[in-house]
Amino acid sequence: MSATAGARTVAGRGAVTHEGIFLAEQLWPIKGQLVLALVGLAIGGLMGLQQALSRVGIVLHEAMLMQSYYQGLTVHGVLLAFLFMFGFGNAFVSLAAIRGFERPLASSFLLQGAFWTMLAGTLLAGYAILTNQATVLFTFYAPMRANPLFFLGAALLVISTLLTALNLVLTRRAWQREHPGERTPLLGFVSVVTYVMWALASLGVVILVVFFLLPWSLGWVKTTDPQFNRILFWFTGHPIVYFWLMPVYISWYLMVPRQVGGRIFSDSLVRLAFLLLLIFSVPTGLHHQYVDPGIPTIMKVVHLFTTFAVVFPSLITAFTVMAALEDGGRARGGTGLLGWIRKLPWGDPSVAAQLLAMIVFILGGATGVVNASYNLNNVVHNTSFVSGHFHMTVGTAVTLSILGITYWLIPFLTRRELMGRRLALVQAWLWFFGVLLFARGQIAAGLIGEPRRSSIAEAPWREVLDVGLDHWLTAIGGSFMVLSGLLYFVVILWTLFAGRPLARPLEMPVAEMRFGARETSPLFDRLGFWFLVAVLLVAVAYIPLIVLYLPLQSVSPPIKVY
Ligand code: HAS
Ligand code: CU1
Repeated sequence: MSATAGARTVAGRGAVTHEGIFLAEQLWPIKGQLVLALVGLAIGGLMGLQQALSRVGIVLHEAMLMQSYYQGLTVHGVLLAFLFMFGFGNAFVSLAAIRGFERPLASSFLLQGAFWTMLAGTLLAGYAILTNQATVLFTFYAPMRANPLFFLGAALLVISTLLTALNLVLTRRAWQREHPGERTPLLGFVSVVTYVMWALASLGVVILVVFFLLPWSLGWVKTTDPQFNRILFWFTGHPIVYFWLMPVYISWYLMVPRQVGGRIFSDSLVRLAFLLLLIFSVPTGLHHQYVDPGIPTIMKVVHLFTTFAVVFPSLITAFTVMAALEDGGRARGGTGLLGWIRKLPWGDPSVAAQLLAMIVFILGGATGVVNASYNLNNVVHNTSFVSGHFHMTVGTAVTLSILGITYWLIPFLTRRELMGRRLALVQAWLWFFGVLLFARGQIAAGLIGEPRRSSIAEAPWREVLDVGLDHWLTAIGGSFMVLSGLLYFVVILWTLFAGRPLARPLEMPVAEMRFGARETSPLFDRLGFWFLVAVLLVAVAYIPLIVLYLPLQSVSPPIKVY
């Protein structure tokens, strides 16, 4: 069968059927979280249209039932950055862990709890945002006032991910008891590392919401320190981008190679990349605050170095994933320096979407390095350059990959064949060209000085900024992306409601290894040790910062700006 699905049917290989490890009481909360994620994608993504078209003077927010551009932008950011990403991460990584450990997750109660907290969080935050009581964008910077329900909802969304983290750690423990002395299987390992990293990373926003923003928005304390709030926000706000990325890396490293008929390049390199992400993702938050006053320069420089350190695992990824793709391309008869690229299964929408996402990530990563360079950041900070950057990273490397993954995942979960495969291919390419135009527009306009997060169509200074062509590229590219999103939902709904039942269940695509685990140092498996290293680096990056920053300047009451 074709690789949609990567997806080889279970029979035929005769050996293992994975039926027994996916329990019904664990599958429904997984499916439920995936559904919540896709609802977030649908509504959040649609709002992208008002932002893109605002560049060419079209005001759409009223047509979209929003009271302002900024309310629409909040819907866009919160639903995509939190609901879509957390929902997909929880669902996909839970499944990957079950397959990786070849056993059900340790606790169905925690898994169902993750679903219910995500649902409750979505309803509370959604209510506050849609009633225009929390138009504070996805960064919810103080002193902007938001309804406490918004913060409560956000907290519940985070709790849902932490319940998943706990469940994964317990599952690894249970597996270790059943397999004393054995090395953690790779797929289980990367799943746990992803969530352990996030558990540490989420600390900043948990403290921020529980101890600062909630009491302050409830009126229990009158004032807060906005700058300190921002430090706590970015403590989580940078590593969250790797929490979005790492589930996709699981697919790129371990699943796409299978889908293209190649092998994973090396067991130890994959583990190394994930461990480096675990230790270097968190102590980097100040690269979002290079231009913020009141923060000692020396600490910004410390975070500059750790930021460049966390680029390395992605460089490793670029080369090792490429090697696995080349292995597949050559196995399919590709020859010459680049001939293997043409031989990759570009006709499989799941593969094509992820390959295109990888290509865009090369540009996304490069613009990240520009942002991270202390002096260059002065040119691009708070301009639309940054929006150009993150639509190529989270907006494409991650999102387009997720769409590609669901092209096998949804048939896998529903036992229905993927419908509209050609449409799905058009979807992937339309997104690819769309984001290239969109990001080209945003980046070029940003270099001239166009601010980000601005309702351009309504801005009085609109005529002063001479970025005509760039605005058009952004508007056209962004519209392509929204159209591509619509095509995606046509394919998914078509599959859900009219997909032909599959004769046999699909198997999750997991690739074999070229250089296997025997050569991997046992030290790599000591997760507790690596977690301690991560905590130590966080201490180095944050304790002096906090000591130098104190005392708090808690002077700001909540202000409603919308
Ligand atoms: Fe970033 C701002 C620096 C990666 C997301 N970033 C943002 C914001 C978001 C975001 C959402 O230093 C805005 C937040 C806000 O609202 O203010 N970012 C970096 C750096 C990296 C980076 C150094 N960012 C990401 C990822 C994101 C993401 C990943 C989401 C998932 N970013 C910054 C900085 C800012 C920032 C500053 C603040 C700017 C400011 O002033 O406000 C690096 O980790 C990037 C490393 C990546 C690479 C690319 C490797 C390429 C690969 C693909 C290989 C391709 C293959 C294809 C194999 C080095 C792995 C082969 C295919 C064939 C067909 C052959
Ligand atoms: Cu960052």
